[in-house]
Amino acid sequence: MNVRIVATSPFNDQKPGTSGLRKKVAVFKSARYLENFVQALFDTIFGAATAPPGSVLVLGGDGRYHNREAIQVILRMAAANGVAKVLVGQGGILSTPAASAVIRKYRCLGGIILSASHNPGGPDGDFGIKYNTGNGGPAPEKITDAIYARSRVLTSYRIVDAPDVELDQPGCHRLGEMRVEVIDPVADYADLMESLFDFGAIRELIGGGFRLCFDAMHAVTGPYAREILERRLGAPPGTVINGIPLPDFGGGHPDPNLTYAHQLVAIMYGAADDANPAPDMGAASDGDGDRNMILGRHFFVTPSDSLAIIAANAKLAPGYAEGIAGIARSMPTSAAADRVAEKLGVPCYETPTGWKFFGNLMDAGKVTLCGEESFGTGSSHVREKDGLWAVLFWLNILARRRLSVEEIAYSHWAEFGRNIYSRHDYEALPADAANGLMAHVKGQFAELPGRRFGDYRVKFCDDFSYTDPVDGSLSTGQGLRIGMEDGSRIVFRLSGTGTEGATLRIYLEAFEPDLARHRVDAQDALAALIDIAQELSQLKQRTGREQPTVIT
Ligand code: VG1
Ligand code: CO
Repeated sequence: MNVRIVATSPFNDQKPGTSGLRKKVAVFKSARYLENFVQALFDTIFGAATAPPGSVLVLGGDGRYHNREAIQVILRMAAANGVAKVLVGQGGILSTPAASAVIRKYRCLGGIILSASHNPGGPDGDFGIKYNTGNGGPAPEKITDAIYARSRVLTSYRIVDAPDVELDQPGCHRLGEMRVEVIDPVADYADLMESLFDFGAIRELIGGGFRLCFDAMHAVTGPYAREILERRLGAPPGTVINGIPLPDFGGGHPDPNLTYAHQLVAIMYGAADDANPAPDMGAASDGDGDRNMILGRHFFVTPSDSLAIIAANAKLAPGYAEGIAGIARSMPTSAAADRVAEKLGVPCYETPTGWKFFGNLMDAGKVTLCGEESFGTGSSHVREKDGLWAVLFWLNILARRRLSVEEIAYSHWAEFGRNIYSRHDYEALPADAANGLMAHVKGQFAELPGRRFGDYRVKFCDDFSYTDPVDGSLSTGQGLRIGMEDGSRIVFRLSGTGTEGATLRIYLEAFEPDLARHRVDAQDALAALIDIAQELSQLKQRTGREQPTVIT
């Protein structure tokens, strides 16, 4: 089969963000755009030669619009670059955590994941690509920086001419010298989950009338949730809603939060009458299956609390019965997990935003559990955050403790105190306004320490940077922190995953030790900090926005 060398010229916008390269579908469809990035990736991991003999890659995506076309291009380029074998999820589908699991299980060189995660899909939506290394996790900055550098000097890419590979049935195919194995995207992942959690206890819980509603948001987790929750755990059909993956996610925004998962929120917060009560637990996942939202009846568990609660109850799950080595959380995530780590006598690490910063800590055995405030929770069973894993962990805890979701949260706060937390997102701001606002906040840093704002007094402020304790690499500019003397915090950060303008995230946190005040509404409890954040950033003047786009 003929390898064609096609001339290309560099694009100057292929710098990966928080989680890979994400752009509008139209950009990815434009001539040479995907090819340029994929060749830069191959050149980086293969050292500008062809692949080392026997190299096996994993390939799959969240099924969004353009997934199938991109997979065929990548397969033809992999064949032309000397890859020995590619494992592809049937129909081109692999959730992000499932891809991580497959890379690890079959000891592959790495994997390519096609997803723009929680961003909308469809012809006018977003597309994305990222590379995961042999540990199953997102490539570290050292590699993503090298891919970017390569993308800027590339003059040609390699591709074979061949018909499309049939992806809709499991089986083996040849593409020139390369083998393509189409695998069941669910089986390996479902087996892994069954090895970690007490499926017997969960089956009993469900058999006893416990009701769950899982919203797959027409994204990738539908088939996974049906297999695990409905088939293996015996939940009644219909437990999984919006379970059929669609290329445009049914026109929705596949982000499991209180704003975008509105159908689930309506079910869980619906008027409770005795004849038709809301389910006992609600959960949702995002486009590529790595995020999760956990709801009780009329109750929302913040992702920061979820991490802390899972950590405190970890031993109830068979896969964690021996205890955990440590916890890592991203900087904007609340310190609820820190309190649990302290009590357990294990370390707690604070990393920059993005799952790639957890990989080294997990590989070195320093941490077992990781979490982000952005609906991300996971463990060292894979090297990605894992939506269904978190849902199963909660089910396992509920099955063993026989309390409601709400009771579990309140009992946790009673023991550890409550880190009241909220994130306010201002989406699609003009980039200049967002950058100006950040510069303005940072410009006040010299004079802020010691300054009083009502009951609060600023203790410190900084632009967060992180030195990886395993390989010593330094990451700077990871968010502006303003810490108060009583431990409360305000953090300002610009998103690195959007494709339209800039998104400003303001993270707010206050600690409430007093049991009597644990039932407060988070927005009320944080009102004074919200005002301080607006004042410090001149938010209204600079953005013209009266309200956040999304409040979590
Ligand atoms: C957001 C979240 C971050 C998460 C990232 C990828 O990034 O804040 O915590 O790791 O998305 O999530 P940003 O830069 O927009 O704040 V997803 O589910 O790609 O996979
Ligand atoms: Co995601």
